[in-house]
Amino acid sequence: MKKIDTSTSINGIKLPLCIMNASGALCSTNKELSNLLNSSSGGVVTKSCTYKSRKGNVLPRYFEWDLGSINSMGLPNYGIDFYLNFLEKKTIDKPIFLSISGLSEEENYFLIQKANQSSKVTAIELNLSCPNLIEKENMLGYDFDKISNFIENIFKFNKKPLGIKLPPYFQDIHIKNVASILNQFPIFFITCINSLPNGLFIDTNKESVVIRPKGGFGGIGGAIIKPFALANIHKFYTYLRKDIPIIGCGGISSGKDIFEHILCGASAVQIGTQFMKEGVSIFKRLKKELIFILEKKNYSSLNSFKGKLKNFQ
Ligand code: RRO
Repeated sequence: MKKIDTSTSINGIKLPLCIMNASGALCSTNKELSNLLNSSSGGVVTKSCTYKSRKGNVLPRYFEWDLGSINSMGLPNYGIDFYLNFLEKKTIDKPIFLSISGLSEEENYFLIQKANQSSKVTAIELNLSCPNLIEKENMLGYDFDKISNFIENIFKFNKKPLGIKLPPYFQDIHIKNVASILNQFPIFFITCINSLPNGLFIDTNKESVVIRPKGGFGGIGGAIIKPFALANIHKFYTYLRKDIPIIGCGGISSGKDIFEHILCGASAVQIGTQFMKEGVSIFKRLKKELIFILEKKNYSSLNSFKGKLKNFQ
């Protein structure tokens, strides 16, 4: 039997396995990050961080049901120094993606500067798509007028591989516009998509929302968002420069889901909601399931089918 290769490269960053965690999922604390470092994930993404430590929104702020999850975490994190110090102390054998999500453009410039100084950070994942901030209603990912200038400023000083985590878009023209902005810069990768903002899940018996912050509204993740993730990945794959790889995120809970993300154009994938449910053992299971599909289809690597989604025949 042919050897099947599930490794990948994000613009030269080599991931031993194309599967990693999504930012936010079990990647905030010392213990969670150590577990990820010791797991068979292909890389580690840290919880989006700010300059100062934040407690985040009031509890309960995360809820899961069979088809998905809703969260209004509010960017709880220990501050960038905690994540940089954690990494400094560790021996690391896979790529580290430091997710940053400053509350202002200036804060983001500062965080990127700091990340540039750490040799343990392989790449920065700049989160332009946090949906749950009480103090800041708009997100840069939806502010088409501001993105271009903001990214231009970043590349005046940034030397690290830097990718951007995008929110979901629902119109072709929006993706075209964002892609044409990103195409002007040396963006290292994009990650799409973050959770679908401002969803509402209801407990019918209690006739109530299920999380406390923001009247129960929150970002939706999990199986239910997969069609939106696939659509965003495939459209960005069409409109982005071919040398900007896409990390797919959204609705993955099986090897089949990973296959679909790659077919749409993803070079690697991240797991959020299902990783929250299963913990680090998920990476081995998904790898096994992906290999099983590739064996059946007689593909030996991701490049055999990446981006090759067919039109209806
Ligand atoms: O912390 C959060 O509320 C959060 C963030 Br920063 C994000 O990017 N996506 C999300 O669903 N929740």
